[in-house]
Amino acid sequence: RSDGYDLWLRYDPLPPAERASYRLLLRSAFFAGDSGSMQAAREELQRGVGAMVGAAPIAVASLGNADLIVGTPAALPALKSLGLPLNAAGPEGFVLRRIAWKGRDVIVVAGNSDVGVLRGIFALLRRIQTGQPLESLNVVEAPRYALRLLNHWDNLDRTVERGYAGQSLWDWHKLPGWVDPRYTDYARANASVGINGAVLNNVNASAEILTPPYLEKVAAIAGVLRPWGVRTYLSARFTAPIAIGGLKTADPLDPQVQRWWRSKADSIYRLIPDFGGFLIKANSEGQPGPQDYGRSHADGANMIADALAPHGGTVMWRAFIYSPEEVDRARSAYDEFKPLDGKFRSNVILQVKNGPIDFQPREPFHPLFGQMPATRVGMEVQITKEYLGFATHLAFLGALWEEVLDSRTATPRARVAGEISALAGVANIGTDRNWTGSHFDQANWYAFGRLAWNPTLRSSDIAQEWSRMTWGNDRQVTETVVPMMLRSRDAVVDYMTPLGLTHLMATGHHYGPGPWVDDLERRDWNPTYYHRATRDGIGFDRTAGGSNAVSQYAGAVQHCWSSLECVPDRYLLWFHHVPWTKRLRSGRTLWADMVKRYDDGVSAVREMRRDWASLNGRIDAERYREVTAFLKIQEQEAKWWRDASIAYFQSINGLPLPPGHAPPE
Ligand code: GCW
Repeated sequence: RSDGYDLWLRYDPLPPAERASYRLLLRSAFFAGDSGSMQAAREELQRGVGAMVGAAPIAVASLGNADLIVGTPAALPALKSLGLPLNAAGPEGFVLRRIAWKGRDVIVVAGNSDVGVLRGIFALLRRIQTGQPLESLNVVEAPRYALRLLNHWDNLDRTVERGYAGQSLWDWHKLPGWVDPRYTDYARANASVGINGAVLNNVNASAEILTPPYLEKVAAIAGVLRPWGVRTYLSARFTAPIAIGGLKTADPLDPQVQRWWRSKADSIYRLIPDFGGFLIKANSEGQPGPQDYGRSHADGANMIADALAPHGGTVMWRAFIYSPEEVDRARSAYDEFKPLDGKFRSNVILQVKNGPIDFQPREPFHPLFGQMPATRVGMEVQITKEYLGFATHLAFLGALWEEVLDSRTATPRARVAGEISALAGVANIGTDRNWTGSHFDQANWYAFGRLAWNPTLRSSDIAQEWSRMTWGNDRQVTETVVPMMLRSRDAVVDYMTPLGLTHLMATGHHYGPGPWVDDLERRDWNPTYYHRATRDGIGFDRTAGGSNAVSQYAGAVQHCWSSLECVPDRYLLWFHHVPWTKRLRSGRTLWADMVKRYDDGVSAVREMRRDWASLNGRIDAERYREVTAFLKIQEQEAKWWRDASIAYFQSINGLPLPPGHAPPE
C-alpha cells in the first residue's frame, strides 16, 4: 500500500538474497498457548514473515521440528532449562535468543507473559524489516516505565482537540454494535512500539463518557485493545457526580461524592476488569476541580484514587494549571504542586508537561521534574503538533523528547528520564488513511512509543529504524531521510521561536505567527506577555531581578540558567531580557543573531525540499508527492514566520536589517 495505512508495519518484500537467508531460519514455529495475545503474536509473525520473506512459518504442534519457539515458561516449562535471562524481562518484556536446543539451532521468543511474548515478536519482525542478521540473536528487553500511554483528546462528537488527522477513531455512534476493524490495527501499531495504555477521550472531558451506554462502548474498545497489551483509560470530569449523578456537589470531602465515585469505579471494573484508571484536568483553563470547593489538588486526586485503589487503578492528575494573577505563568505548576509533595496516594501520578508553558517547539524542562521526591511524577508530551505547524510541517519530535529526557536536573548525573515513572503522549491519530495527517508524523507516534519503552534510545537510531521500516532499506533513502528528520525540529524552532522565545503563535488555533497580539482577555495568553520586546531589548526576565522562575530549578541548573554568561543560547530569552545590541557567542548582536536564525530556519526547510527531491523515483509516487507538497507548504510558511516576525520586531526596535539578510520574497 502506498497510502500510509500500514504505518511502519509495511512488511515490504526483502531482496531475494536476504529472503533466502531469513527463510532458512524461520520455516516453522511452535507457539505455546492460545490466548488472545498468543493468537495475535502468531498472526503477526505469519503476516510479517510471509510478506517480507515470501513464506510464513508453518505452525507446528511439536517442539522437535520448530525453527522458532515462542512462549512463556508457564505455558512451556521446557523454557526453564535454557537459562534465559527472563528475570530481566519483567512482566512485559522479552528475551530473543538463538540457541542450540536438542542438537538444533532455534530462535526462542520468550516472555513472562503472553503480552511480553507478543512484544518479542514485534521486536523480531523489526529486526527482519531493517535487515539485521538473526544468527547470533541475543536480546533481553524490559520497558523503563510501567505506564506508556497515549492520551487522545477526542470528543464524543468525534472532533479532536488539536487533532490534524481527521476525525476521532472512536465511532461512538455505532459502538458497541459495530466494532471497526481499524481499532485492531490501531492496537497492533501501539503494541509494536510497546505503548500499553490509551486514554480514549479528551481531558476537557464530557461527563457523559461515564454513563452506562458509553461505558458499554468503551468496554467494546477495551476488548479489542486487551490482547495487544493496551489497557483502556478515561478522562473524567471532576463534576461528573453533579452532571450525571444527580448530586448537588462534587466536593471531594463529601461522603456522598466519595460514594458516587466508588460505585462508578465498581461498575466500570465489572465491565472492564483491566481498566487502567482516570486522567483528570482540574482547575485548569476553566475545567472544574477541587478548588471550587476550597479543597486542594491532593484532596481531589486522592478521593478518586481511593475509589480506584481496590481495583488497582491509577489516577493521572494533570499539573497543567496557571492563572492570569500569577507573576509568571512558567512558575504556576511548581508553586501550586511543590507544597503538595508527599500528599498524594500511591496510585496517583502527577502528570506534568515536558516544559513549564505549553508544548512549545522548545522549552527548558519543567521544574517539577526531580523536585517531587515523595510523589510519582509522569511526563506528558504532545505528539500532535499544535504549536509545530500541524500536520504539514515536518518536525521529528524524537529530537525534542530526547533533549528533555536527557536534560540534567539537580546533580550532574541526574537526568529527567530518571525522575519520572510514566510517559504520556497526546495522540496525533485520527481517521485519515495515513492515521496521523502526514507520513512523517507517523514517526512521532513511533518515536514516542520507542522512547517510552527505552528513554535512553537515541533519536537518530529511532529515526533510522522508522525510516527503514517506512520508506524501505534503500541506503540512499535512509541517508537522506534520517538527516532531514534530525534537523527538522531545530528548523521549526529557528523559523518560529529562536533563542528561547516562546508562545508567539496566532491566537486560538496556534497556526502561524502572531507575536504582535496584545489584546486578549487573559494577559497570559498574549504573545507580548512572553517576548516582552521593547525598543531596548527582548526576553522574559526570569532571574532574581524578574519573576525569579529560575529559582525553581535546583543547584547547578539554576546557577547556570540565571547567568547570562552560562545560559545556553537556546534558553537565552526564556530566562533573560537582553539588549538588542548585546553580543552573543556567535559574535553577532542579539538582533543580527536572531535574524540569522530566522534565515537559517528557512534555509533548512529549503534544503529539506531539495534533499527530498533527490529521492524521486526511489519512493512510491503517492507518498513522494504528498511529502513534496507538504514541504513546499512548509517552506512558504517558514518564510511567512520569518518575514512577519522580523518585520514586527523591527517595528519595535527600529533597527536596520543586518547585512546579509535575504529580503522577503
Ligand atoms: O495546549 C493547550 C491546548 C488546549 C489543551 C490544553 C491542555 C486540552 O491549547 O487545547 O486542552 O493545553 O493541555 O489541557
